[in-house]
Amino acid sequence: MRSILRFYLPQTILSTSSLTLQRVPAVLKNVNIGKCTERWTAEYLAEQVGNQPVKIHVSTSTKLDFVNKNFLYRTLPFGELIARAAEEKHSNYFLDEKEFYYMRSLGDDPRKDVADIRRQFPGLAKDITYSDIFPEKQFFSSVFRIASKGLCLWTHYDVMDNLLIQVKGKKNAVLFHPNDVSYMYMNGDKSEVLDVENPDLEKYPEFIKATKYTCTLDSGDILFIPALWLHNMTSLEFGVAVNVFWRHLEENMYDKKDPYGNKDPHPAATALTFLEKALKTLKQLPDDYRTFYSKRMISRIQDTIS
Ligand code: AKG
Repeated sequence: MRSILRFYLPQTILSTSSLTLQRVPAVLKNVNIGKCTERWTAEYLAEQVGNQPVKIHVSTSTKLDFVNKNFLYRTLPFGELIARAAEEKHSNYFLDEKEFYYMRSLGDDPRKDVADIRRQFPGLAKDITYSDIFPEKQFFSSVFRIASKGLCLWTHYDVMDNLLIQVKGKKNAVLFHPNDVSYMYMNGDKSEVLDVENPDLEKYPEFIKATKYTCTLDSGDILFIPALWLHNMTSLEFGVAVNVFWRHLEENMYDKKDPYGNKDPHPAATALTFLEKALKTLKQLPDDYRTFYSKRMISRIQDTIS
């Protein structure tokens, strides 16, 4: 287990390019992110946004599992979501009086548009500023997130660079280097290992080889999460966060129909499709031949990894 580097700004001068060039996560402290740190109490948020309907995840489990879907999608007026996410026992609920809530804001048309806090929550966007860590033309999305205390979001990677601005509430972050992806039991962009602190090592024996990078974010901290770093977040308190994604690669590398910023860059997606085709083709052979040629393919791939 390793701790993530902390940079105390503005005391430490950290240039934008050094942060993004190093491709390692970092916690930025003492950054001026605007009035949100003082203003964004549950009452203020509810008052500013009112009863605008929002799509949420609801679960009786603290560990949201995207692969086995242990949650429901529901819609609530924003004010009601805030009230419920800020309390631990509910008088109004969908599944159980102790259920957990998670909101990840969506674009105007969630199938086509990216989330942008300035569009969906203009009354709140004025309270938050993020440093000019990336050129505005590389901006992709800004996602507003609300979480109940205890809630843990599945481990996944994103294909864009990302600043997670933890406006309110402590949060534990566990990250994994992209080079450890083969120990992560991936299902698309998500890991099947739900409990990264107490993993089921009978089911996921290789996971033990993955190095965990951990940190606790306090209100006002920013975590830089470079593209492809896997991350797992647990809210230790009622949490309010905004994360900002931007393109690290040339624009034409990214899938244009990707409102969530989690579709693999074109060359990677094409290569993965070829791989699936190659594996299907090998199925025509008897087992011993298939194994032989699979191993030849693995050696060939290993030769190309620096
Ligand atoms: C991200 O920044 O990509 C996250 O997954 C953050 C999730 C969260 O903090 O709730």
